[in-house]
Amino acid sequence: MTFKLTLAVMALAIGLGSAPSVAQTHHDVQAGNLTIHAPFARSSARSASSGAAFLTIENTGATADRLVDARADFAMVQMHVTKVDGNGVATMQHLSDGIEIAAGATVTLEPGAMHVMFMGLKQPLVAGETRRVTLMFEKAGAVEIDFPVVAPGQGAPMMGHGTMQMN
Ligand SMILES: [Cu+2]
Repeated sequence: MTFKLTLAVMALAIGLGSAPSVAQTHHDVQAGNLTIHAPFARSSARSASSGAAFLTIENTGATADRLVDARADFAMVQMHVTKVDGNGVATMQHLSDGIEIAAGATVTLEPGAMHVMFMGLKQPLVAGETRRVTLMFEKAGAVEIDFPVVAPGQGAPMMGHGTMQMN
């Protein structure tokens, strides 16, 4: 799939807000040469049909791995990257080839950058809940991650992705 997801104006639902201050060390998950750190999802507005989640992936191995897919029972999941141009206009692009984690590299999915995108949410993401997502790595295989849902930091806009268009 090569379609591009364009997010019109929006200061980004998945935003440019501050990082949540939650104890995340308990959520580290080891899978082969990969360590998943600090997963969290942003809570979503009741009317929002999409949301986003973030995590850090560390590859301590000697070969590259790749996050090729992700699945959840509560939404369709894709990997996206957000880019903001000089006018503050954000666009989201579907990373259809997934996300490479080079040997020895640490890749961080964070607000305003790469993220795990939930589309067609069956229920809103409520702060305090956790949502299980299965990440599919080329080498490390399927890895189940529980993402704690965290409210956006103050000042972070609570806007949905409702106007996102697929071209
Ligand atoms: Cu997205």
